[in-house]
Amino acid sequence: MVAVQWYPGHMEKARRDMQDALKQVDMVIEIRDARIPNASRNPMLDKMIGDKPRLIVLSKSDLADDAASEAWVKALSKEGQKAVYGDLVGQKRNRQMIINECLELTKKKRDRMIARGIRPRAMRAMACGIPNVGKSTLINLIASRTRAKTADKPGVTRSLSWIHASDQLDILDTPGVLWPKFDDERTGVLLAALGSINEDILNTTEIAVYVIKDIQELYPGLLEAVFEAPEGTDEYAMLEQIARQRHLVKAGDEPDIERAADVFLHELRKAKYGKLTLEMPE
Ligand SMILES: Nc1nc2c(ncn2[C@@H]2O[C@H](COP(=O)(O)OP(=O)(O)OP(=O)(O)O)[C@@H](O)[C@H]2O)c(=O)[nH]1
Ligand SMILES: [Mg+2]
Repeated sequence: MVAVQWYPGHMEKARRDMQDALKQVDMVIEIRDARIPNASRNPMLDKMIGDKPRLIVLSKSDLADDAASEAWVKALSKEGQKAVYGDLVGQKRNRQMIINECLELTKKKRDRMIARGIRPRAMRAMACGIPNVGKSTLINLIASRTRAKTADKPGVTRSLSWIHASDQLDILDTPGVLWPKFDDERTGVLLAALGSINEDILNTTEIAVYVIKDIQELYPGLLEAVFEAPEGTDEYAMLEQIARQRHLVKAGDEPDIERAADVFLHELRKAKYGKLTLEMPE
């Protein structure tokens, strides 16, 4: 059993602040990770957002399986949920695509304003999602410059802040929030594996072993080929093999399992083994 939980006080405060701010927003942009669209769905946000217009953006699609991202967008739209996927860093053309989706989702609101003789203002969107998913990056993409601080670790944005991102769109940057109790072990492990949980509280060896097993099931033969391991290597032996193949050894020629786990997770996050999606739609 791999127990992962991270719900510090600053997330609870952010949740309350977001709840308050929702009254002033016209729509929500919820960002989920294209590699784990299920684990990165925060059920607490679902409840909070209610029936406000919502655009789901599956971020980091440059690191995910393209066919899987397509399948996820289809599955979400079947549920009546508007969703798109995209690379928020390397694909500038996603800027206009996201703006257009936001304007489409808030069109009724603007039409109502016009009908009442009010000059339409910029629409207000709240960007929200789990830590490290790319909320601030999305805002910088829309603004076409660095307005919000970003970094490759969870917990960078600490408070809510409005950013005038384009003439038509003001976006509220919010801190990444998780929820008090994950439904199952896998959710916590996947969030940890892809960098949405504070590293300081993680047993990375446990996380690596769990994810290796998942990848062996989802992409048979992939890790065996990358790390020159014989077919049928189990997840524990695979981690040892990663240590040996990468020359990570301790005194006495013992494989350095902890370092192997860190290297594996680091490379997995960077898609060094290919564009992988770790959860498929049902
Ligand atoms: N490859 C890739 N990296 C991305 C993408 N979107 C964001 N990132 C990277 O993911 C990391 C986290 O991005 P942030 O924008 O800081 O994430 P955040 O959701 O604001 O995180 P918190 O404020 O900590 O909750 C940064 O290193 C970004 O460069 C993407 O579409 N593709
Ligand atoms: Mg941020």
